[in-house]
Amino acid sequence: MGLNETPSANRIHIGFFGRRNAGKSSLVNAVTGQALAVVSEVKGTTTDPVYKAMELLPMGPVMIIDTPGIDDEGGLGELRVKKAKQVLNKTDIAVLVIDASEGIKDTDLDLITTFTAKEVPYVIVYNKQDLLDTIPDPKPNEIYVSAQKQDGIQELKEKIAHLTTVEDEKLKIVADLLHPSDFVVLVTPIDKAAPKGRLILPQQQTIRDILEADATAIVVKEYELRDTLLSLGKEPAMVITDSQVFAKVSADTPNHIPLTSFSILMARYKGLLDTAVKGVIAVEALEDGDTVLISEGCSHHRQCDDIGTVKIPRWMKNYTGKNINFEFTSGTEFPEDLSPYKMIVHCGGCMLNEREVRYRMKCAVDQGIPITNYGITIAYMQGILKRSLKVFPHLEAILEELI
Ligand SMILES: Nc1nc2c(ncn2[C@@H]2O[C@H](COP(=O)(O)OP(=O)(O)OP(=O)(O)O)[C@@H](O)[C@H]2O)c(=O)[nH]1
Ligand SMILES: [Mg+2]
Repeated sequence: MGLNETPSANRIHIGFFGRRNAGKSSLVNAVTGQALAVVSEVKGTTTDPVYKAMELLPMGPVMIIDTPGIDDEGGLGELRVKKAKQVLNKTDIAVLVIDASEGIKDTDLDLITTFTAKEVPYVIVYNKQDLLDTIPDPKPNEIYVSAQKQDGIQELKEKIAHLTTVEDEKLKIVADLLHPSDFVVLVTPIDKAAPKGRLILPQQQTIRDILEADATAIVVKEYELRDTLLSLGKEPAMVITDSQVFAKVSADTPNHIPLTSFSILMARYKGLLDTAVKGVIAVEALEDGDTVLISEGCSHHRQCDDIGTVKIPRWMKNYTGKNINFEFTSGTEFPEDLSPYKMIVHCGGCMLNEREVRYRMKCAVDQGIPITNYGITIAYMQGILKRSLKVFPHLEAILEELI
């Protein structure tokens, strides 16, 4: 990833769905202004999702995703349909493309049902309007266009942009908890496991969010914290720490100063915090022979890997005193059937977009399996979760009630 690139997880993911030959690829090309996707009159031309990261005005950084036709048949066809549906799990905004000369079909209606169930905002695009004699009056979430003649493309972009502003408003990591000119002290250990020459993404994003609140970010290593607090000249509004040094930081931060962690803030940002706090309590009920699933969003973070495969299993065994089995998954794999597991511990999800994390959370909740995350598990087992939830009073209350 280049320095100036927006991380993939932060881009608004816009997925184009619909039947074969509806003109999804043609529309992706028209919207991006590039010949990215192969277009042909043969049904089933697009066989794999095509991703394009780009700046799309008036929205900013987005990820455009072209998908295979949702009505494909046969062995290979069904595989393609499955791939298209997987894209839906990381889609922030869906564009349903319909061939206007054929009209809306059952497969389209099924898609709309799925969008609604997954709470994905969508716009219905009737493409190939050039084939119609008269163009019907569109409903508010519909639009008639011609990808081929480049008609209505700007209007479509504006419609999509309108849906994204609704999505955007809730994206705060910490800014909503701060006032202008507040000081916030961030504690980031620089140890062997830290990446060379940079900070990890949740730390970068938190700093950015603090700056956007017109507050001041002061970044220290855990051994610098005590002296920094003494010499600041002003009480910080909050201390935010890496979970792994929670115990030390908690001891060094006076009790009346709010303390929380990057992973707790990120969990809230991803819409995972309430569920994760409720889920972590399942640790108390673990018995000998129970299986815990530890799931990582990406397959290339050495630091996360160490936490997930080594530290958490060790801490959990020590905390419970039970003989627990652990299973691990990483990257895009996540079991559909979660029934073998007593609980799931997921990573913070920095490289997955929030929708994917929320989707996994929803799968677990639907199946009645407690799900939590790395940072909350660590904080809980170290006895400092309650303190670090003080900034979110309703969660402190939930925790109180559950224990
Ligand atoms: N008349 C007309 N034809 C169009 C328009 N958009 C696309 N087409 C034609 O429709 C056919 C299918 O277009 P694609 O963009 O490949 O359709 P797709 O939905 O990506 O199809 P699959 O990848 O097979 O699922 C091609 O022959 C296009 O030239 C349009 O606005 N008007
Ligand atoms: Mg296509």
